[in-house]
Amino acid sequence: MIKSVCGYCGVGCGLEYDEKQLIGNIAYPTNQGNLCSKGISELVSMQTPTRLLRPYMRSSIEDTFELTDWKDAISVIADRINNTNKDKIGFYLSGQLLTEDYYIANKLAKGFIGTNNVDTNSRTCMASAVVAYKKAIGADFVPVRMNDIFKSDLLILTGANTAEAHVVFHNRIKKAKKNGLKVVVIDPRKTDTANIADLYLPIKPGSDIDFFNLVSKRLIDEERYDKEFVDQHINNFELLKNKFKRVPVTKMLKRTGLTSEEFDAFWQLYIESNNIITAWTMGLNQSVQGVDKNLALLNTHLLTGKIFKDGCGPLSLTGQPNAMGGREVGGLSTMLAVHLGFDDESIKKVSKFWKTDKIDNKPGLTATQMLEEDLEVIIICHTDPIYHLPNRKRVEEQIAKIPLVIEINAYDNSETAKYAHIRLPAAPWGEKEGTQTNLDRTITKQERLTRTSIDCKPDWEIFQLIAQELGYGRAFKFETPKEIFEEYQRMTKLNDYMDISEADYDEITHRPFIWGEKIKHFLTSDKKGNLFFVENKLLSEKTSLEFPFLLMTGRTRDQWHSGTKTNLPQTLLKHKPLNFCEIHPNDAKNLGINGGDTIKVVSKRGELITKAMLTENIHEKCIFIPISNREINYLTNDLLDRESLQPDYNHNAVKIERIDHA
Ligand SMILES: Nc1nc2c(c(=O)[nH]1)N[C@H]1C(S)=C(S)[C@@H](COP(=O)(O)OP(=O)(O)OC[C@H]3O[C@@H](n4cnc5c(=O)[nH]c(N)nc54)[C@H](O)[C@@H]3O)O[C@H]1N2
Ligand SMILES: Nc1nc2c(c(=O)[nH]1)N[C@H]1C(S)=C(S)[C@@H](COP(=O)(O)OP(=O)(O)OC[C@H]3O[C@@H](n4cnc5c(=O)[nH]c(N)nc54)[C@H](O)[C@@H]3O)O[C@H]1N2
Ligand code: SF4
Ligand SMILES: [Mo]
Repeated sequence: MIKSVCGYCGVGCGLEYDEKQLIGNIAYPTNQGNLCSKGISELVSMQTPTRLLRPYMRSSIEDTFELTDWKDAISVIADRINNTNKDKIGFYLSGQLLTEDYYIANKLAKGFIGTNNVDTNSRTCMASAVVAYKKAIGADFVPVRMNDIFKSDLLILTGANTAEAHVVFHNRIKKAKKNGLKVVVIDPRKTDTANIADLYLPIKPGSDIDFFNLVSKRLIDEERYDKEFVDQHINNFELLKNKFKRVPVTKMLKRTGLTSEEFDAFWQLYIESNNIITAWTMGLNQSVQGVDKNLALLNTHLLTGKIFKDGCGPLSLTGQPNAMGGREVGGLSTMLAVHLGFDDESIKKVSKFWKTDKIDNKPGLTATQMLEEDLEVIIICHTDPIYHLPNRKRVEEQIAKIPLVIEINAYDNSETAKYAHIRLPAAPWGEKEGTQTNLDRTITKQERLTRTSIDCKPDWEIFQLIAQELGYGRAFKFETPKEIFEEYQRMTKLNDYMDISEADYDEITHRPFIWGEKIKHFLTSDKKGNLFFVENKLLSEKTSLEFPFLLMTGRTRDQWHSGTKTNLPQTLLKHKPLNFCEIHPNDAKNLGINGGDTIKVVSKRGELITKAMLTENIHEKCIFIPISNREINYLTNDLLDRESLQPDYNHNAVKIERIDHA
């Protein structure tokens, strides 16, 4: 029996494998034996005929791919990197890579090639939460754990659909409810998650800042904030209090679309609860004011002192299995390594550790900037930016201009492959080993369950081959992921709060290691939390007479993003169809649309074909299309949050045309 962990979402469930089947690990803390359909189907996905099994090359994207070998492919890549200005080289990584993969890619790019253009799809996912955590509590640190729901009185879930996106955690919420936990769900759609709520608030998209500001203002006005905590541990209270004196309360409530009765019902629950956790995901992060939405939420925990205490705290629900681990290593262009930045002291420490003098002191390009900066070489690994970046038509035009696009993927049917010149086959989940950090700082380990397919290599090894070919063999002579993990462990000592040296690589499978458990204080330089006054500036794309509907996008339970691993006939994941469009029956009636009709959804930027699904669970004039429709981003706008540079996927003005009756 081999013990491993699921490689899909940030919950990080423990598994057991006995050559025939995969089952949940009963002794594992995050899932206690439970798995969702994606976890159970990991084995099937490993064995699909759509795996990428050989390296391929072509000189132009108009040509067909020709089989090549590793030696030639790596030599072409190294040669091109050697002859390219380092600022024109980019590494586009993924929150689904293992920590060891990330470590090698980051060390190679930032430490030896000398470019900080290393960013990840986490930019489209967690960047707003990262920036806000740093501003308010001093570090990208999640100060509460999933199990805290069992010590909590109230869980507020906002812009998060745990029933479909964090399934096993959702089941644990249901269990905690039996012990008395109350749940509030705030979402413009009455999701499956809302069905378990004690109170469901059908907020209007984009009004979260108004909502949390109303909570903070009332806490101050009714003097229900924790005065002692605020006096001792919090900055900017007077400023916030003064600013709140002049905010337009009635207008704010109106923007949320909630009635005062609904808000009062929430308020009653809120003030009756001792321990409160607020959890959120893409409904807040993916916004042109994503950082401000996060800050408005964090304010409520700083004012009430409901942080660094059991059963309390702001819990950002990381989506990907190792988005948090990737950030710890340094896989964002806005940080160097182990949560250190580009200040002189950090560069000195890291240069000494890596024994290099190549580190540049300016932040690199973010994932949302990389393709528009005329790069000459881009390595895209474990992610599919042509599928996932907003305003796809523009992204396609940009990538088509890059002279060398290298794609490292374990499957052969990504959208990015259409624009690649070199494709390298990676060993997927089950054929490799390494660590990942789940959404609450638990370091877990994926084990290799079967042999690695002949021509496939683990991602770290591919980056190491490039490093060796570039002549950096002395710094890249790792034989196993364990050696990489141990170098990374030593590196975490460069940052006082991140030290994971007590973890034991061989033990992690049985005893996952949780870092940061002793941190019960703010990580800012003055050890105080920072309040911020933020306002809803209504910066998202607005609907108009021509484009009267607001499109939101998101997940369904049994699919995983572009679906290279889940949309397979043999996985038989049939919870919901892959391509549908939720629309309110009143809107459908006005447009002459019946359930099941084929419709065209059009934005200023593009269009797609889908099928109408009538539901009263969505506001009128709002529609929802799941991201299992691979064409989704032809519709979305490319507005970015000014600080996190994360896209605003959930606010797009569109129109709908009926094509055919069902
Ligand atoms: N099955 C499955 N699970 C996954 C994934 C997957 O592809 N499939 N992906 C993983 C990843 S990478 C991520 S990031 C997570 C994402 O996890 P979630 O964010 O929970 O997933 P989404 O479906 O994007 O849900 C976002 C919710 O926000 C709501 N929303 C939209 N706009 C607003 C708004 O303005 N305010 C508020 N309050 N709510 C709003 C939407 O209606 C939607 O229900 O899921 C992870 N888990
Ligand atoms: N409209 C809209 N767009 C969105 C979002 C949204 O909510 N709405 N959400 C955004 C968010 S939060 C995210 S996280 C992104 C996700 O977007 P992506 O990261 O592009 O989505 P995936 O389909 O998970 O891509 C993972 C890729 O890795 C490949 N792969 C699998 N295993 C391995 C392996 O072991 N090694 C390598 N090298 N490759 C492997 C898969 O085949 C697949 O091509 O989408 C973003 N885009
Ligand atoms: S909840 Fe997440 S980690 Fe657990 S089995 Fe499902 S996809 Fe895997
Ligand atoms: Mo994500």
